Amino acid sequence: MSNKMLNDIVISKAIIETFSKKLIDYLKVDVAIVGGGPAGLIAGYYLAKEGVKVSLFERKLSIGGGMWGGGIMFNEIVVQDTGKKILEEVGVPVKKYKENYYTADSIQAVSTICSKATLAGLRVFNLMEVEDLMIKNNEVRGLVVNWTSVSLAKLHVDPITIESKYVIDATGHPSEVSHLLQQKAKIKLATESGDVVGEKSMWAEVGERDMNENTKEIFPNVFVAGMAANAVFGSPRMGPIFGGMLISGKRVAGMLIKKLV
Ligand code: 48F
Repeated sequence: MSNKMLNDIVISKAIIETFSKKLIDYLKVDVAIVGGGPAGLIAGYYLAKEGVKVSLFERKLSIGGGMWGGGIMFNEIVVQDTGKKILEEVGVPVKKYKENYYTADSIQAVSTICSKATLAGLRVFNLMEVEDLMIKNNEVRGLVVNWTSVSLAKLHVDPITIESKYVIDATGHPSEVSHLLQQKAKIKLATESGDVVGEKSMWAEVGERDMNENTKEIFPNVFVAGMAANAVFGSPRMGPIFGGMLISGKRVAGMLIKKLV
């Protein structure tokens, strides 16, 4: 038997040392994305591909957000022409259903996007949630993060800070970063009312159309993308069509690449 001896302490040290180095390396980034759904992951993919130093914080164990379950847990997603182009750019197999309607297996879609994004250089920190923002001189300068298990266990444990030139709120329907800005920092957002307007009932066509326009900066250095953008600006949700999320992720990446690269 050529099985070499394994030392349990070496295994533990390997994890602790490499993770600590990774976290220390990413205490300062160009872009910090909050939320690992399709919008956040696609933004991370295009930013990383251009050499931007970008990290993504995801509360849950797995990234992929609402994409895994397709519609009603039938694991297929639908995209239109523009969404199809992005899936193909990333390498996700797409099938034509009808003119302007394409389907993709949601497991292939999520796993391919995750793989391409992380290999391009997106650094993902899962099991970590954003509980606050670093706001100085009326602009956001980064995130305040903690382990998800701390809030789950209702523990009083202080968080750590991540410095970031730009923040993307890709937290989906709850638009948590935007709510933090509004409720905690009492900041007026770039919406008509100055508040998070809240998403409207499902209407695929209008939801998809509005998302492009809603993907923008809502406060100095904070951008909204994906369902968070529609929730902030009061546009409809769109159900299991995912093209808008992909387009929004690519759009916000393009805006930040112009500023950074
Ligand atoms: O919900 P989610 O997939 O957002 P998205 O990228 O895509 C929306 C679609 O999945 C679907 C839809 C399609 O038409 O409407 O819902 O806009 O992913 C958001 C991710 O953000 C995480 C959350 O766990 C989810 O995986 N998240 C939310 N708040 C926080 C967070 C937080 N404070 N810190 C860290 N992660």
